[in-house]
Amino acid sequence: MEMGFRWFGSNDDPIKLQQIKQIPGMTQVVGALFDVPVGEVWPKEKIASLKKEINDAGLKMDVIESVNIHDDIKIGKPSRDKYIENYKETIRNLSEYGVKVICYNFMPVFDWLRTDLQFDLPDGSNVMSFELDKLASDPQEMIDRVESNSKGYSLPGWEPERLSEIKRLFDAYKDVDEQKLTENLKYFLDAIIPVCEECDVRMAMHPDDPPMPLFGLPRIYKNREDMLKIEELHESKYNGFTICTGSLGENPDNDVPAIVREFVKKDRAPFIHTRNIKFTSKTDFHESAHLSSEGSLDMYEIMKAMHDSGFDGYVRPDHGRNIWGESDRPGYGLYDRALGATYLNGLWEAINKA
Ligand code: DNO
Repeated sequence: MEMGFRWFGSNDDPIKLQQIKQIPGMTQVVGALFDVPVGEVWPKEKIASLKKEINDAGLKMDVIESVNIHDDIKIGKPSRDKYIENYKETIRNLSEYGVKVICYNFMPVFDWLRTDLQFDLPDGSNVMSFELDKLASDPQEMIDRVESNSKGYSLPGWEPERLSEIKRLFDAYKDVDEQKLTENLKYFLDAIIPVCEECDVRMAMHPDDPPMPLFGLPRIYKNREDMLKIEELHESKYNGFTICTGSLGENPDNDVPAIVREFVKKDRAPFIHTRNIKFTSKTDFHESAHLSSEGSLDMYEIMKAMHDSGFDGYVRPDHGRNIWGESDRPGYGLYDRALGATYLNGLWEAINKA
């Protein structure tokens, strides 16, 4: 298992690579090029310079999160072929610089969604939360609320230029139901997986977050059954999953350790986001510190499932609280993710030695 830390680049992340390097057991930076518009080829020079910066800090860059998918691919427009060709070239370019895993998602319009990005916990820290009855009825209102709640930081998957055309986007998705979205995913996978096989780059699809349809938009990676369907779309270990324990865990019916066990054993999960959430009702939750005792997920069982199934991929602590007076990007502060990594490493060492 290799431990990584998501980083938004020296221009846009107040966290320094040296601080990441000082977290015990940290070997990887999970990076991305945030200034390349969705759909365009990631240029080699930019990949090279990101990699150099990370390597110079004594860290590796084996995982990219995300190379986002252009909406035309998800909608299935004729122009998708051009964007798929670009995606293939990006895969080739990334593989030249040693990238082994690409995390991506296939969610229409919104990537993850929360109703509050700064939900106060009694200990004075704040986290992101989701309460069903706080979901605005109008997606534009939701976007405005999220953007004004982000402390001025850019948010992953919330590209302002894309979301500024929300009405047009919703119209474009009007005929895309679960079946159509699944067909469009298959079209995409059939085209790119042969390139991944040739380049030894594994695709790792991220679950829908939260794992339920929102604003009438289809969601196709919500649970184990969805994962089995996605696997079948294109049989290859290069067609894999990011198992995000928090996202899947947001539906209490999902047995997260069992999902981990099954898909790690089959070698379909090269990347795992390990985070905890705390339910406040059957549908509502807030994010929490990583410890089992702080949330509703049993992180020991999750790490044990990874260990017992022979996990040797990449893992990262996921959203943490903003604590100790820091005012970082929601979910992506330094301290609580560092505590999370240390805790996960501790669990791993104990399980390993037992
Ligand atoms: C949110 C993240 C997601 C994730 C993408 C992967 O914080 O978990 O934005 O990176 O869905 O494509």
